[in-house]
Amino acid sequence: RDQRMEWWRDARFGMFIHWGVYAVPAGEYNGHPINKASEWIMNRGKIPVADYQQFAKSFNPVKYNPEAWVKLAKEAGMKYIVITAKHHDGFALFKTSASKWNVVDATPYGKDLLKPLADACRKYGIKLGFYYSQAQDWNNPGGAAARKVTSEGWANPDSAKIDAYTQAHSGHWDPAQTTEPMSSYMDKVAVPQVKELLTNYGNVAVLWWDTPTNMTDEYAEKLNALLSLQPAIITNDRLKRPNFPGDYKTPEQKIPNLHELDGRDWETCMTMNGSWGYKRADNKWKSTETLVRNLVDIASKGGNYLLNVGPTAEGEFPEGSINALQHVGAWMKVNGEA
Ligand code: FUL
Repeated sequence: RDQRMEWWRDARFGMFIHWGVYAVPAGEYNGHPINKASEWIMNRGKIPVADYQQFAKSFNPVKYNPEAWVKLAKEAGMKYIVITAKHHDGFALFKTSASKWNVVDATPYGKDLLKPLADACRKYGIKLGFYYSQAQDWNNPGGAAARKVTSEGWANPDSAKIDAYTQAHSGHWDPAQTTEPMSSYMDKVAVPQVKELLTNYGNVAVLWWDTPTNMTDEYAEKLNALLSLQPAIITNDRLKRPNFPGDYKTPEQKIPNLHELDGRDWETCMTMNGSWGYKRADNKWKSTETLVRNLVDIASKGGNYLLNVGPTAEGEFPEGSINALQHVGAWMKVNGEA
């Protein structure tokens, strides 16, 4: 265990990438701005499954240049990358035979996005990890949906009706989401996809689970067992609480105070603006000074900083993120140990 954690403990700094179909609406639905993080737009906007799937037709990242991404990460002093192989919208950035809802089958782009990233990471000596939303999946039937009331998203005139429906259907808002039980989503989608991710991309350094909505110990056990496909892999604490603590804790958008540290390894994940996924209207970027202060604060307390980028549907990092990473890189050159 300790040996597996060694590279990660030395790493200090990594890049989180939230990328998916939500980069198409980019925070707006039918002319309405949707509150908060853009990757939640389908849930907060209560977008029907069939409508949301239309966005995939405009997901065409022809400008995707994974080598440029990896080089930028490396120049900023980052040692690893964790990318959303599948977020809560269920859309897979990879070739999968477990669901048609993936980049190869559902978009004009038609190619696996993870393979060239894995190649670029290997080429430049950056570790690659996969984020996988194991419980929430709003497109593949049977996936869980954390309940958000519509008033948190936008002023939908049908709010009261929709909220009553989600309450009666454990967070779901479209009957298409509940045509299967969660157990068959686990067996038909989550388990086979995690198997694919841990088999088809060479070494995988991290499995980053998220939001254990409605997870059972039985589901968690099935997924956890797959990690043996990658003997050196490490994993976080979000598979299922409390019986699957993983290798490290994941404070989100905050840096723990000294008195909160309990000796367990930890990684603070954080956005550079206010959204994980690309959000066109959000240009409130943290200053380079803030980013460097955060990194120094985290490193001095023994943690890691997983700093997020939300690429566009065309496959580019937003200008604000590129600038920030270049400035951090310049600081690193003078002050970093890399
Ligand atoms: C959260 C998710 O719900 C967000 O969308 C994001 O992925 C963040 C890192 O974890 O809990």
